[in-house]
Amino acid sequence: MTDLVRLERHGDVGFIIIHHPPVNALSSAVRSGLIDAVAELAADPALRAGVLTCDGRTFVAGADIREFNNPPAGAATTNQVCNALDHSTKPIVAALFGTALGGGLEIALGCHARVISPEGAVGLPEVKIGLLHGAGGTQRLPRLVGAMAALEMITSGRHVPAAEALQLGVVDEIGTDIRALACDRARALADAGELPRARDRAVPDLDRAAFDAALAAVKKKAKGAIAPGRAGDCVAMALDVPFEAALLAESAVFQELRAGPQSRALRHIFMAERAAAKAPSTDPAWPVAQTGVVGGGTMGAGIAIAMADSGLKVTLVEISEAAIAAAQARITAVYDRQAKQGRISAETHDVQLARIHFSTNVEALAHADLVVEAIVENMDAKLDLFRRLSGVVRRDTILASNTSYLDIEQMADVVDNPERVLGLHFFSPAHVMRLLEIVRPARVSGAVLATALALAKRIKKQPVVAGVCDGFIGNRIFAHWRQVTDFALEDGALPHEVDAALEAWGMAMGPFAVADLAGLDIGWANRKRLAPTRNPAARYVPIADWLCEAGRFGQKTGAGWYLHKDGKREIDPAITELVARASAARGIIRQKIPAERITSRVLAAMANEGAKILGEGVAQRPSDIDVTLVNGYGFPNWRGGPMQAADEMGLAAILDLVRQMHSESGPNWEPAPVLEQLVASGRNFAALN
Ligand code: 3H9
Repeated sequence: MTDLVRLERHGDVGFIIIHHPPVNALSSAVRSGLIDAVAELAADPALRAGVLTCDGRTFVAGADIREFNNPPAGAATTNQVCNALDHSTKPIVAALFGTALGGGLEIALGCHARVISPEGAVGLPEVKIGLLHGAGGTQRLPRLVGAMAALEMITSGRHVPAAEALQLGVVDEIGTDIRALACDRARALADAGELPRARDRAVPDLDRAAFDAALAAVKKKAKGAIAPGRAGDCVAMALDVPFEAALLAESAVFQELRAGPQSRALRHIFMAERAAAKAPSTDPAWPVAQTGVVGGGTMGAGIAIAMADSGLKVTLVEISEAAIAAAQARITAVYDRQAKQGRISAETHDVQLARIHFSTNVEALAHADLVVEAIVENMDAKLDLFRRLSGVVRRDTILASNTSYLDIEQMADVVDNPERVLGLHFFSPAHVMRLLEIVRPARVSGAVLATALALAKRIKKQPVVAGVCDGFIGNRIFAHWRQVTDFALEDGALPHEVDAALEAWGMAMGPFAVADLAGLDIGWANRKRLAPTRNPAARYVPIADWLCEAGRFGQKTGAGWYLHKDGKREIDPAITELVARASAARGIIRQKIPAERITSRVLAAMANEGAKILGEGVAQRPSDIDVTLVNGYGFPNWRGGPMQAADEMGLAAILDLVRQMHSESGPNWEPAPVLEQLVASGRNFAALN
């Protein structure tokens, strides 16, 4: 046995205990330890039964993800652990607490019974990292809960709370003292001479047509991700294929997915998200209880909701009673909708709302620990506010700006103690979108940065630390690839063709559809401000600009690229007509551009700008850029973000494309020195993580 797994003797029951902080991941050493412990339990005549549990804060949260890139040769498999448990001649009961996930739940399913603590949860989240359960999860779970419920649990990967796990039949009992409960149950099984095994059960009867329809729906919904469909196919095997044969087939699919690019990308994002959330220094975070938000528009209201949802008190300051009434209505509407949809109870509705107070006076923020400004995107207005705040709040109150582009250093200049100023760039709607760019001016202290990161965790956001520059990480990259899609119009594509190409590639929504949704006037103002124009010597004027000048988007008319009918999107024929006229006027021959040309250029533009961002130190590592684009810009997580996707494509090919785009489009498309250096030295972005 290893020191990661021990066998403790409590009278006639042997406790097999895993000790592998922080989450008791099932590494190869833990797996060997478990097999040895089961053998030791079997060999000890003084022991009649066993309990399988863990030290620390959780039962096993899954296989050790860090071992998947280079699995140790010859190590015992999780299937072998489950087999050993399955075939134990002494009953073994799993005592679950925290989150019993993936391989953790699979070994529990290999035990003869399961008990769980009331706040515990179980789940098979492998699809979220592009995998399925390689140790019988797709075969044992349907035998316990039915194939329909198993399909839902497995293909969604969701955490199932203890009470629901009991009701479904994943576990047998809930109780607070799980070790005692498991011990009693193990003794009772030994007394009765019973060894109930999930594998021996028949899958409960079901409506096969409904199951097949549900599986087809899973595949359709996966949007290019392959794991949910493959996992669903394995659940179907539980209905059609004998247990042992199905185990072998499941294991083969697991290995295929593990070695493939999608799982590699999703595992990369899993680790990247955790790396991005780590404070760069060891300074301890300050406590935050009272928060303030200035500005109650869409952003400010969303930020206030995000704070209140996590139990923080919020004071929202607006300039007039009328503005307060509007902010209050905006916030109340969000909670009303959630209550109506049954997502929160009536009581929660009232409690969250009661956490938000309103005032027309910045002095109401005197006791705040942290204030976020979300007022108009105008530097003079922001400087004026920061000066006033500086005179009102404590000297250690953190002052944050939600600006998307403006220079936060200038805001720090006007306050007493600039070390407490930083950017908290939320994405709209702020209570929904997961990304939070934490913008780090040169003078901000380590403690203030640590506090912002801790706050992000508390309000359930994915933080990424970015340096100060125009557009930070996300919008700066967005502006560049967005322009590639405009160029595609000049080259003869139509907006819906560009959107379709990118959506088929995995993007949540094409850029023209996004602009449609935001309002083309807003989309255009940002684009024109940020994006450099194509080489002035080039023959074309961006058609999009021409359309803009032609008056179609002169005011917010609701006019856009698309018509929306019955929830479906259709290109507005008037647009096709306008594009045809603009093309003809400039002698452009309209042609269908291959989707691959659009997607590879978009990727090259992102990777090149990402490399510039790295070179300037705006991002700490390539994986932070990936986390930003995946969590805030609809980049497909199964491609791992633009830097990981560029690595997969090959940086030499990316650099060739960048050089081509540079020769066509001129200034602003120069290859990034970091990209050139990586290609010259035969390395990739992953080497810089
Ligand atoms: C699997 O089981 C396949 C099997 O079928 C195989 C059969 C053959 N491995 O998230 P946190 C680390 S696939 C290694 O910040 P939380 C994590 O990196 C697996 N490390 O905490 C971090 O390290 P650090 C299926 C892991 O409280 C630390 O633990 N299971 C693993 O917010 C804390 O993590 C999953 O996919 C792991 N499996 O959330 C579950 N898990 O401190 C993945 C965590 O150095 N895990 N770490 O940065 C989770 O969902 C969350 O981590 C969990 C805790 C809910 C457990």
